[in-house]
Amino acid sequence: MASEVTYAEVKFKNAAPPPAETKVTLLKGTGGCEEHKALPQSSAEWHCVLGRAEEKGQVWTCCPMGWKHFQSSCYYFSIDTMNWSDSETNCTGMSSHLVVINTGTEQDFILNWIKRTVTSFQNKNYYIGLTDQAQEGQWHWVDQTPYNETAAFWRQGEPSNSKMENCAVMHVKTNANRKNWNDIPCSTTVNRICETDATRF
Ligand code: 2F8
Repeated sequence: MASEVTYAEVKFKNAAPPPAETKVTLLKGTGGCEEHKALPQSSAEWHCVLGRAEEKGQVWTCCPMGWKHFQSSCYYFSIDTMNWSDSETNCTGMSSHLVVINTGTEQDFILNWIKRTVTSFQNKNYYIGLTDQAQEGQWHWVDQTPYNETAAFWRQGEPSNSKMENCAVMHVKTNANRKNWNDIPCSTTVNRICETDATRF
């Protein structure tokens, strides 16, 4: 099991985002070390955590700066709003996809993060990567993960499965409980959550 001990900011020496496989420098690491490693995604800056994996020894786990790291993924919580299709396009443009929620712990991490940003009497909708646009009532995750009804977190009475409501959101209020998914019209403009694999090296 990995224990996380050190944080580092990784900055590319050129201002422009680098192409794939560009070498980066860890500016802060244990003992002030400098390491040069290749990262597979384009980002001007990275935030890395140094952990220990039994099979590999020291492992850096990195997310693009501004993304939140949880387990093996990085998450982007948007400030702006878009419809569902533009939201997914925006995520894929950042080498990610609308979030796919696989477990209760992932659901809780996301919910608790958003709750911190929501003030009393406010509520926010965030698109997730789940839609039944292709066939009414047949829910599909954007990354083709099989949809499992027993590992879904729909609000009571949802999905209402109206033909008008084919895209799923996480609906967050300060007192929201774990079961907070709702289906809304895909043309509605709301916030979004993108997810990508954390980069380990
Ligand atoms: O909870 C019932 C109903 O509430 C709203 O409609 C009034 C939701 N619509 C949006 O959030 C856009 C419905 O999706 C929901 O079923």
